[in-house]
Amino acid sequence: MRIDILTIFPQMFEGPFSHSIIKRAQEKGLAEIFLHYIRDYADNKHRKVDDYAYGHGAGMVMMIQPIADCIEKLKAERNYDEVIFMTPDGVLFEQKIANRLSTLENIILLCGHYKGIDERIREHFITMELSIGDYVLSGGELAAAVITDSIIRLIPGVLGDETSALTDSFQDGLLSPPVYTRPSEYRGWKVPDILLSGNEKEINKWNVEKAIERTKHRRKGMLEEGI
Ligand code: 6GU
Repeated sequence: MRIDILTIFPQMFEGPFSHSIIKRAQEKGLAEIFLHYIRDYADNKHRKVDDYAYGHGAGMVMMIQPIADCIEKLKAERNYDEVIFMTPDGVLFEQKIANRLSTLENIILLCGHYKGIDERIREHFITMELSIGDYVLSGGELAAAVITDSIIRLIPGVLGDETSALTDSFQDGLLSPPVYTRPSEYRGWKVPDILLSGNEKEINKWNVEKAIERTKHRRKGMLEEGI
């Protein structure tokens, strides 16, 4: 899978993509991430990427030309399954969307800033708009990093143990049960006996029970309505 990210802050992605699972996925050739500095596409002398909003007093708006040129250059090189705009008024991102996006070949993630982007970009280039939650971030970069991480870890072969993405919280509509590791006792705090029993059937049963219990307590809506 290939992900092209359009941003005015490419440095913001250096950390998130150069460690752990996402780093390994790129090294294995299972995922490619390309960062495009929107300012490089500005055709004006000062490489300006934003301008005053028509009809409003305050706030700058990202200009259409640099973004349009960048998207068109990419689209001339390959087909894109989705051109996604990161925005707090987009569709709420969730596991089901991550699952679908992880099956695609090529996607573009456009990170917005300031008051927004010229509406014509949304009308003519964007196929999907995503938000990662009902709060406002300074820009779409952190949201794009979150979405990229959640998609890439789902690509077959990325996680060491092929089954572990399937047992994640949310994949089966349940939160994950509690987990423990050695020692079996610390300051008198014990790991539940059942987990030490070696009885696989009973352990599975316990895990399912705990997952349901945890989901009931923390996310009742997930059990009742699948959210
Ligand atoms: Cl995608 N962008 C911004 N700026 N804020 C957000 C967001 C996106 N998702 C939640 N808050």
